[in-house]
Amino acid sequence: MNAPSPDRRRHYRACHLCEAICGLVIDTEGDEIVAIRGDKDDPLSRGHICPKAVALKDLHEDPDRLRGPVKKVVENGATRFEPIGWEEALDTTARALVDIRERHGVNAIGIYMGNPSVHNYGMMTHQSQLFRHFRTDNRFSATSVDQLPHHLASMWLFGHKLLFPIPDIDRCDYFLMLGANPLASNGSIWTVPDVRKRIKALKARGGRLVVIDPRRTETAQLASEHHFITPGSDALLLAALLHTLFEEGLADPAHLTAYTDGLDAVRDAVAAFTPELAATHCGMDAATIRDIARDFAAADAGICYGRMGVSTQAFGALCQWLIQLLNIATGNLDKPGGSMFTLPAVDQINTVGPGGFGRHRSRVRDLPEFDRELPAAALAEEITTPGEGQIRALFTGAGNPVLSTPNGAQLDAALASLDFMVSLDPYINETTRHADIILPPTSALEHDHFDLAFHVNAVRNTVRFNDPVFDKPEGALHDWEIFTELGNRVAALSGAEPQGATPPHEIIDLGLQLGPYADAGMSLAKLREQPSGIDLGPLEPLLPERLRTPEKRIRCAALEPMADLERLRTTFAAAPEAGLRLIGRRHVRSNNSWMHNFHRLVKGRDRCTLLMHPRDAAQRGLEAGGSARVASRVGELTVTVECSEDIMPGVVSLPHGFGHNKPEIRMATAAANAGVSCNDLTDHEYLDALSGNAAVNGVPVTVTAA
Ligand SMILES: Nc1nc2c(c(=O)[nH]1)N[C@H]1C(S)=C(S)[C@@H](COP(=O)(O)OP(=O)(O)OC[C@H]3O[C@@H](n4cnc5c(=O)[nH]c(N)nc54)[C@H](O)[C@@H]3O)O[C@H]1N2
Ligand SMILES: Nc1nc2c(c(=O)[nH]1)N[C@H]1C(S)=C(S)[C@@H](COP(=O)(O)OP(=O)(O)OC[C@H]3O[C@@H](n4cnc5c(=O)[nH]c(N)nc54)[C@H](O)[C@@H]3O)O[C@H]1N2
Ligand code: SF4
Ligand SMILES: [Mo]
Repeated sequence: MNAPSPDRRRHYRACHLCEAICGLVIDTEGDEIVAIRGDKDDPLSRGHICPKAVALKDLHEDPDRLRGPVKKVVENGATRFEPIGWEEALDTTARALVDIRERHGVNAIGIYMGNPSVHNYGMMTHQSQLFRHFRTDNRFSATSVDQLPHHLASMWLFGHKLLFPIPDIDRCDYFLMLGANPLASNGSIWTVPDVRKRIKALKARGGRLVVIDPRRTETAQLASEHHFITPGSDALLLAALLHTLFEEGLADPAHLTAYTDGLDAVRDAVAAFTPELAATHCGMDAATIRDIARDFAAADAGICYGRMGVSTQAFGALCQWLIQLLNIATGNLDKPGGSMFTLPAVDQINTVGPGGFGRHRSRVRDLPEFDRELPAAALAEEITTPGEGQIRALFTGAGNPVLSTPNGAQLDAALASLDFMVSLDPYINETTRHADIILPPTSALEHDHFDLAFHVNAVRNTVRFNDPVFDKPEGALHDWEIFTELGNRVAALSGAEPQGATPPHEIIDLGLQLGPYADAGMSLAKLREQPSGIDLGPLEPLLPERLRTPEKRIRCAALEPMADLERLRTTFAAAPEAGLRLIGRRHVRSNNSWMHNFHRLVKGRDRCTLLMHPRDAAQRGLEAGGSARVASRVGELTVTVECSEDIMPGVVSLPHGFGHNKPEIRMATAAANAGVSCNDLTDHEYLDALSGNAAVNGVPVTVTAA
């Protein structure tokens, strides 16, 4: 046996890959990671990890990950990327952006920010150092292919876009879950590491989990009860549940009554939404719907929660609003074992604005902004449609919208027509291959880490800060430093003042010292002493003080969702249409579009398959392993069929984030397991008309033998 190496070191670090923010113990020897394990002392994750945590090593060591800036060179029609120095990269970028702003106005600059920017707190604290110079109407992000409906429902009901009710699973006895698969996703808008153990504990104490999903998912298989539902029909089901509570005298907001307005108006508005109407369209029978309403009302502590499957569909915002109305009408909001609000150590409820909606609209399609961002489904047309305000330069940061937003093929073509594009990203992928310049940040393990976003959504109040695992390589820049460097170059070219580079951790230190635990002496120094994190206790009732409506009351009957009930009624006035509907699917070894370059995550059987019911396959002369041609209004592709009775007849499922088959991309392992992009089928015109959120679930498709 060899003695342990003298340069072996132990580091504590939260995993930044998904919303579960699991605590890790990472052992290194010199530049090498030799072990990654779950941190048993983390008060939130208690030692849990998933297979992706180990891939942090692969990500850090990946030879395809860019270590310095590159610029695009086109020669004889062939495109390649050449290394350049930071000075040239930053100067060229700043000059190009300023030049386009001067010639065409600020709206000619487009911005798209992707999901990992929320897992990397320096990108949140420092993006304004650049974006303050480009106050463009043309801002976009992954929010509008994701959680936009949650923000709207929270704004309408509670007065702040971040006041998310979090399922207190550890103390509930009835859990109604729609359109979420936390066993694969590890939870979303619900930071809940080791959800499997928590669901098992719920069942062991006699509680029940009821899952509503067009697929019998991993989560559904663990549940007490699972019901198939026709994609896109959940708002009818939720309205019928609410209808039943009122009709049978089961609605009782209990402790919430003293500060809740508008529930009577909601009762009148859902009177028309009977379980029988829902049954016609949902594929569930009326008796089952009534039973669910009664069980939920009878529970001591009940939760209704819905995620991607009910957010990214044609009635996303209405679904999220109705879900919270169910929690309110049963008196389960802000109660232990119900859906509760968190009190994070850095409290953004008091430091960021409440959010706004519809204050300006997109130029081409008249879609509403939320929080100064337009729906991502409108990005391509804002680039290609001539006229004042047309996007001519695009900044992307930590995003891959070509694979992640509806009609990605259309966006792919649009990006090729830009005058200038710059991407803040470690990879040359399907989106960044269009960039004139790519600015790669340090690897995640080379910068410190604080979960500014996810403590807000966690099942328990905890906090942790971690120092970098590795030193910053000579000459490299963190994401936040790139924002500062670019911002100051733009300032110099615009006659504006440069900004000082207060590092992100100092901003966090201030937030901690001014936050809700200030009296307990909360500070960065204190967190550094406990790198596994500090437990701040279970979620506590916080209403009505926590509300951010001006009158500190819950507003049940906001105008926008109330009016949208009429769209729901008219949409489902006709008999259901026949035909197949496409939905997505997540796997625990994948993460959106950027974790396919690591052998240990992609090895084994092909996961980019079209899942369909054997009956639907047989009707089309298809069988498992065969090749199917799938077509939608906007695109078509060919993919291998996988048959299973675990998917509802009439529904087909394809995961997103694949389609790594473009010539210039530099992700060798991903390219060897390319798959197809499901967002070449999703439709940029198929949206939740209320919120502008993309409806990537429930897309009408046809499937034929290829
Ligand atoms: N392993 C892994 N983990 C991840 C990610 C990942 O890609 N891979 N991504 C992360 C991100 S960015 C997010 S936002 C979260 C998402 O977290 P989740 O929302 O928990 O994950 P999904 O697997 O998208 O679950 C959506 C479910 O909705 C179902 N569904 C589809 N259409 C409908 C419908 O019309 N009605 C109903 N009731 N159900 C429907 C689908 O079958 C699916 O089971 O996961 C995060 N974690
Ligand atoms: N059909 C369908 N489409 C979907 C979904 C679905 O369920 N079905 N899910 C949607 C959801 S929930 C989401 S969140 C979006 C995701 O959409 P996006 O955020 O646009 O896409 P990602 O695949 O997360 O791409 C992340 C990019 O960030 C880069 N990156 C990773 N870490 C860092 C970092 O620290 N710094 C920087 N600068 N870059 C980094 C990666 O290289 C990659 O290019 O996709 C959405 N699209
Ligand atoms: S569950 Fe999420 S946070 Fe935890 S180890 Fe896996 S990827 Fe990382
Ligand atoms: Mo997401």
